[in-house]
Amino acid sequence: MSSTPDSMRRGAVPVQLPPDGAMPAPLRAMAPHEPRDGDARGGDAPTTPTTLVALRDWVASVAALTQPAHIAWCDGSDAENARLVAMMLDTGDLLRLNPDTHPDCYLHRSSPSDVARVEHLTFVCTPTNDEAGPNNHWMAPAEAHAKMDALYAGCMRGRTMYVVPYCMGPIDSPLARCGVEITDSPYVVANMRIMTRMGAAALARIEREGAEGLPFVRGLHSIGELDPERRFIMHFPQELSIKSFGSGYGGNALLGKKCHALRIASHQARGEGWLAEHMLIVGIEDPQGATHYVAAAFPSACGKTNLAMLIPPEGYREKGWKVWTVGDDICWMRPGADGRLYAINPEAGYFGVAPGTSEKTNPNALAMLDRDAIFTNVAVTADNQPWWDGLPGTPALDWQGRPVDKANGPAAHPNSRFTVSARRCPSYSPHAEDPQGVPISAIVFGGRRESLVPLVFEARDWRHGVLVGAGMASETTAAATGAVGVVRRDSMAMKPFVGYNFADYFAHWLSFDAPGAVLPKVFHVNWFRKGADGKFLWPGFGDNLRVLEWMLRRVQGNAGALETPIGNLPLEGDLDVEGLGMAPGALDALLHVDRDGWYDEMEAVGEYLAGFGDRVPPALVEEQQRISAELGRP
Ligand code: OXD
Ligand code: MN
Repeated sequence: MSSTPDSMRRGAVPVQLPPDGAMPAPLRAMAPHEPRDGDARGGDAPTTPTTLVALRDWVASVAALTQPAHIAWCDGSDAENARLVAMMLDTGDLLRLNPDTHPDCYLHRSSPSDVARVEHLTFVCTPTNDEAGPNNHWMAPAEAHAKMDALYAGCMRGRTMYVVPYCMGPIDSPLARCGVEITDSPYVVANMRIMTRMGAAALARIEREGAEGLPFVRGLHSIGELDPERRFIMHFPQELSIKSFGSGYGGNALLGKKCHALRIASHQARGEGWLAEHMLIVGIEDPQGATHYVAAAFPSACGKTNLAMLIPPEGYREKGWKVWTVGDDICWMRPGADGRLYAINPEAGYFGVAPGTSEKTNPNALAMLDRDAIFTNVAVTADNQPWWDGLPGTPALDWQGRPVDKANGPAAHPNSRFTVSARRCPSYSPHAEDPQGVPISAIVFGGRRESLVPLVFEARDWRHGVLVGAGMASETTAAATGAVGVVRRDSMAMKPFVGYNFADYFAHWLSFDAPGAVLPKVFHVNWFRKGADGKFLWPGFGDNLRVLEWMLRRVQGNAGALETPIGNLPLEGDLDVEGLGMAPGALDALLHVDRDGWYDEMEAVGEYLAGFGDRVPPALVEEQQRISAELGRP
C-alpha cells in the first residue's frame, strides 16, 4: 500500500470539516450522484488528522479505489452535524419536519427499493464455508473482495468520502470496541452520530489502542447507485472488516449496528470469551429498591424496544415498581470477577420501528421523538408532523411523498424507523453508561408464535436454556425483505446476525457453564399467542411486567413452578393478573403445554440441529433427546 496513493496525487482533497463558521464550499456544492467539475484539482493534500499509520493507510487506499472529490474526517461535533444537516436539506436528502411540534426533527425518504435489511445479499466471508455455517450465505474472501472492489472502483467520484471513527459502548468501557466507517452518505454519518459514540473521542481511543497493537473494525460503505442488482453486504470476520455497497438503509449501511456489533463482534466475542447478542437490556426495580437486569432476545420487530421501555401497570407503579432502559437491540456481555455476566449496550441510540409505537404501546418512546430525531420512510400530516399507524391525526403524504391513497398500501412503510439518542429516553438507566456494565439476572428468549408456545417457561438449567435459545422460532416481520408471517427457526434471534457457524456458536454458549460461573436463569416468553377467535390472549406491553416479576421471583427463589418436560411454568396464582379482566380459561390456555404438539416441535428442533452435522455439540442433541423422550408421544 502506498502512503501517497494515486488518487491523492490526482487530487482527492482531504478536508477536516472546520470547527465552526460556514460550511465549506465543497460540502455545500456537493450533490450525491452528480459528477463534479474540479474533482481533479491538484494541490498539496493537507495532513490527515490521525497519527495512526494503519488508519491513514487504509483511508488512503480506499480513496485510491473510490476516488472521492473530498475526504472529510468527522469529529462528531454539533457544528459538524449542523453543516451536514444544512447540506442534506439543500440536496433534499432530508426534509425538515414541523419545527413547532418537532424541533430539529428530519424526514429521510429512502429509495423505494431500499427499505429493509437484505439477508439474501448479506454474506459472511470466512476462509471456509463450514466456518460460516449453513446459517449464513458464504463467499470466499478473495472472491468477495474482488466483487466488492470492482463495485467500489471510482464509485465516490464527485462525492465526499466521510471517515467516521466510532466506539461501540461507553467510551471508557473495557467491554467497548471501536471501528471506523468510511461512507459516501451524509445520512449515514448523521445516523452514526446518534447510534454510536462517534468522532474525536472515538478516534483518540482508536489511536491509543492502535499504538498498543489493537485493531479497529474497518467498514467501507458506498450507496453506489442504490441499485438492488448491485447491492451486497460482506463481512470478513477474520479481517475485522465489512464492505457494504448499494444500500443506504439502516442495518445495511449503519455499519456499527448489525455488521459490527453483531456479525463481526460475535466472532470477536467467541475468541475472547464473551457474547455479542441481539438482546435488549432492561433494569427492573422492585418496591424494595433492588434492581435486577434482564437481557432479552427477540427477532427484529417483535417488541424489544417496547419491552426495554416498558411502563409498569398502574397497580405496580403504585407499589413502587420502576423500569430502567439500558438498551433496546444489542447486548455485549462478559463474565465478571464474581462469575456473573455483565452487560453493556454497545449503541448510543435507538433505530426503532415506528409503526405501532404509540401512547398505548410505548409512551416513553413517543416522549423522546418530539425533538432531535431522524425519521425514515414515515408518512407526514398536512402540518408536516411525522405519522404512522398508532398515532393520532391523519396522514397527508405517504412515505414516498405521494398524497395518501389506500391503493398504494400503508401510508408509513411497515419498516419505517426513527433514530434518536438513547439519552432522550425518559426511562434511560442511570447505569446505562457504567463502564463495567450491569449484572444480568435473567436471560429471556422469545418469538412471535400464534400457537403452541406458552406465555412463559423457565429452562431447568443453562444447558437446557441454550437449547431453548437454539430452538427458538418466530414468524417473520417486515424488518427484512421477504415474506412476512412465516415461522422460521431463529436461534437466539441471531439467524441474520451471527458471524460464524451456529453449531460453534451453540458450543460457545455452552462453554459459559464453567467452574465459578454464576449464570443467569433462562426463560422463554411468547406474548403473541392467539385464542380460537384469532385474538391475542395476553394484553402485552406494560403488563409484560407481570411475567418479568414471576421470573425475578424465580431468580430469588421466591416463586413456585410446575415442572414439565419443556421447562418450569408458573403455578396457578403465581402470575399476578389482578385487574386484567382476562376471559375465563385464557390464562389456562396461555400456560397450557400441548405435549403432542411439543413432541413434534422437539423433533423439528432435532432435525434443525442435525442440519449442522457433526459440529453440533453433543450436549445439545442429548438435551433435545431427553426432552423428546420425556414428552413421549402419548
Ligand atoms: C433492527 C433489526 O433494525 O433487527 O434492529 O432489523
Ligand atoms: Mn434488531
